[in-house]
Amino acid sequence: VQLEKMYGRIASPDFPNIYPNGKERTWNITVPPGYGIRLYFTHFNLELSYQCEYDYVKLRSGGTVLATLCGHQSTDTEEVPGDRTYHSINNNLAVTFRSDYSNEKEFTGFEAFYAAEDIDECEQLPDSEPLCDHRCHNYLGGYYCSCKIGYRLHKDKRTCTANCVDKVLTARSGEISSPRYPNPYPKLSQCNYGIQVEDGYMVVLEFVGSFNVETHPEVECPYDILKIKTPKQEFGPFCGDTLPMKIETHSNTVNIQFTTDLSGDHTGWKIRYTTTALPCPNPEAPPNGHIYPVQEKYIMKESYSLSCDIGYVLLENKMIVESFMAICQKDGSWNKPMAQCIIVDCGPAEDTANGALVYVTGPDRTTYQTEIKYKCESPYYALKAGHSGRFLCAPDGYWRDSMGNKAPPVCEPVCGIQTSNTLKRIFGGKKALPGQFPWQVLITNGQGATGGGALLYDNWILTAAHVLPEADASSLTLKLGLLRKRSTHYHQAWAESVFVHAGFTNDGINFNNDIALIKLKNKVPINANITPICLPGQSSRFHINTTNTGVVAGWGRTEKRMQSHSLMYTELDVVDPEKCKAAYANQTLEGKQLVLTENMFCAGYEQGGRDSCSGDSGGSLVFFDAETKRWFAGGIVSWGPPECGSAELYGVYTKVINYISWIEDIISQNS
Ligand SMILES: [Ca+2]
Ligand SMILES: [Ca+2]
Ligand SMILES: [Ca+2]
Repeated sequence: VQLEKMYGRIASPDFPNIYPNGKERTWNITVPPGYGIRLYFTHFNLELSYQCEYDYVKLRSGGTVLATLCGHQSTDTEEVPGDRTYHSINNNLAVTFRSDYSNEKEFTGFEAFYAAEDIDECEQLPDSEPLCDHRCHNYLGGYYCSCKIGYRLHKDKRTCTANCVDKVLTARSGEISSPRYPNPYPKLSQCNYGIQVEDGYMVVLEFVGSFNVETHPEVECPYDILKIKTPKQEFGPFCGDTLPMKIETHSNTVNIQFTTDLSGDHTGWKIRYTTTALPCPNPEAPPNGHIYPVQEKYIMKESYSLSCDIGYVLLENKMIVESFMAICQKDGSWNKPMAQCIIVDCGPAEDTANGALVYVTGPDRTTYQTEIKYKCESPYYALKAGHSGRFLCAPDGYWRDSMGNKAPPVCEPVCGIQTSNTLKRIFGGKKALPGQFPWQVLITNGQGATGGGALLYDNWILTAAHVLPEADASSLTLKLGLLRKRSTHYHQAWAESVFVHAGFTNDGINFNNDIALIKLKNKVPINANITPICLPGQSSRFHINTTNTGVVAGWGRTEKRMQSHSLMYTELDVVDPEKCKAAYANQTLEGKQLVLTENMFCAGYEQGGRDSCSGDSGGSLVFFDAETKRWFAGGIVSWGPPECGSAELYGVYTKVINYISWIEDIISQNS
């Protein structure tokens, strides 16, 4: 029998008369959920049997037997309801009546009433979890939960979760804690806290006070989770009861997430945060590099420079740069990646004319401090005096020698060497041999007159001013490397320009400053027959005096008073100036006194017979420097007595040493 009313009556068959044998009936009482069933008996009289084996009324609810009833009065082993009230376990109660095949006596059965009754769900059984997290409210047929202020009821209708408003802290420092700290934090909550400070700063988090977040001995934070995130990094999860370490977040934006599950009582956490300027990663100097200034840390707007060891240069983005500086940006990163220091490379060294180059350190080695050496083609070319030809790759990327000169060096023609030196003291003129006066130049001017000159370096000619009356470069014919005037074997050179000394005055009696230079259009080849003459040096030994004997060569007139076809030479002694002056004291030209100046000196022989003569003009009177074993131009054939080789009258020569700076100036200004 199904009974679904809120209350009712049930009774044994034929009640209040004697119940029949062999009957079994069950009433299934069902009330709405949230209610229980209360049952009490107003009459009970059944056959008594041991443990109610024969006739009985059985009450069942929720899968268990609440009672098995028989008899009229309770005994040790059997039960009758008496005044008891029975309560169902749930909203179902099954009442079963059974009678066996016989009765020894007559029994009237039972009558019972039932009614639905409310269950007080809020009444908590010991050892069980409360139905409501915070507060429980009972009502007829049900119950509901509510939460304290600041919480809200989870959708499970029983858990109170925190009302975690997502909040963002912007102050430079502050505190954040779990909800209700240090009281237990709420369950099933998801709290988000943000910290957002100015650019260029980073947030530092420090856990303070107690720390207690539900944990598990084996699994990492399976229940309640505290996580800290920055845009680039994540810290945690944190749980347990040990204070986490201080966290330098390296970010000005921090998000703290706290997630809880639905059980446990834990007091949570508290964080105190501060801000500090965001440092950039410590720069690490590359090999051979140095950082300046060296600081423990670099923060926004601070910078460092990178410099390289001597011999190394900065390489940034595959480009060599003069300087390198990086600035720490507000996000804690450098504005550019670190540059490199690479070794200086001077590159292949330039070749030099008339010389050769050797890589000393190693073939094609051109990096810092590697060595190269220049050698000039000997014997006609040599490096300038005092130059070694040894160059190192300098820190500035140039090949430089010990004096700082840049490569390549100049191979200068060697001056003042004779390839044939069979000079003999002879009386009068003597034919020159090939290579004896390789500096000798035959000059023919525009008027067809010939004179001499001497090669300087490989593109200048030193001569006398009076040989070049027009000072016209284009009118000159210049022949080098020849002995016989009409020889077809010579080197023809072309004058580019003529420099006559500005102080030269040819008035017939005064030949002061009788000196000139010719610049050649092209360098002449230096060989056994063509080499330059040296100029006098600074040393006092180049100041010629009466102890010196010079040699002069030329195609001028000889004793036979004819122009010579061959180059002739003669040795001449330097004459005491006073003696020379005295000799010329009574010599006049067209009634005028000939003038001897400090820019002239005399050479010849008292007894005459040896002299330079017209046609020799401009040629050099050369002297041998024993120290350097070289010949130098001490004088230039200038003028002399009307009769060449006159006894007690001497040839007059321009004193070259007086014009060294004039020569050097012209050559350096016109090179
Ligand atoms: Ca019976
Ligand atoms: Ca209730
Ligand atoms: Ca928990």
